[in-house]
Amino acid sequence: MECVQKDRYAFVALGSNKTSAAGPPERTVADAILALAGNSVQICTVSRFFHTPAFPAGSGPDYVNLVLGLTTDLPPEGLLARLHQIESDFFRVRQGRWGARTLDLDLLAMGDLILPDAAGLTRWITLDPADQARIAPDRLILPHPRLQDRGFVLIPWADIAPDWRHPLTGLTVREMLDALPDAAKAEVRPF
Ligand code: A4P
Ligand code: MG
Repeated sequence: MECVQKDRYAFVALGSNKTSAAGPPERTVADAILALAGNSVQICTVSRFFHTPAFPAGSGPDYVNLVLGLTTDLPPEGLLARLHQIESDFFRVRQGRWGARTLDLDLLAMGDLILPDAAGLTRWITLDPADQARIAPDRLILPHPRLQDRGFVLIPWADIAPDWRHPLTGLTVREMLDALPDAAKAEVRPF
């Protein structure tokens, strides 16, 4: 599998803000990268690790966040299932939406795929903030509908793929990052 950005190239965001069986968050995410490599997945590039305050503010300890790029033979649903398997191997217990977690693995994007379709993705992207905290999708949405809102995703992502372009909005990672308030960017610090 070649590490060139095309159909089978995907980006994954990793986050942790609770000690797992593997150790503190930085150890957990490092072990999760190793767990993801192999079995039809080739890790191509990994961002720096960042310390980030929990979102929403006050919802828990700081996170360690990073983004990686990979190639895979797996279909998108198969890759998401792998991510969920790794989350549960690290003893993530889902404690409600946006709750503290030992490990969160989000599939940010895969090639230019839009799932379920442009109208469906647009509905998830424009969901009312109150509903965002309440409603979780029951199927794979791509690109991840919240990626343009999150400094803890865009800053690590800009480390490895600033020119990646969103297939629906046409914005690059760098452009989405530029659109974030300065305060949101300042609080994301290299580890
Ligand atoms: N799902 C659908 N599409 C996807 C996708 N592209 N990637 C489904 C991953 N999962 C996807 O996911 C909820 C449901 O969405 C699952 O059934 C999955 O199959 P989840 O991982 O249980 O929920 P979540 O992680 O709480 O929500 P989500 O939407 O991933 O939101 P965020 O933005 O990742 O929020 N603060 C800091 N500083 N750093 C963080 O990493 N993370 C969160 C999680 C909150 N605050 C944070 C951080
Ligand atoms: Mg998640």
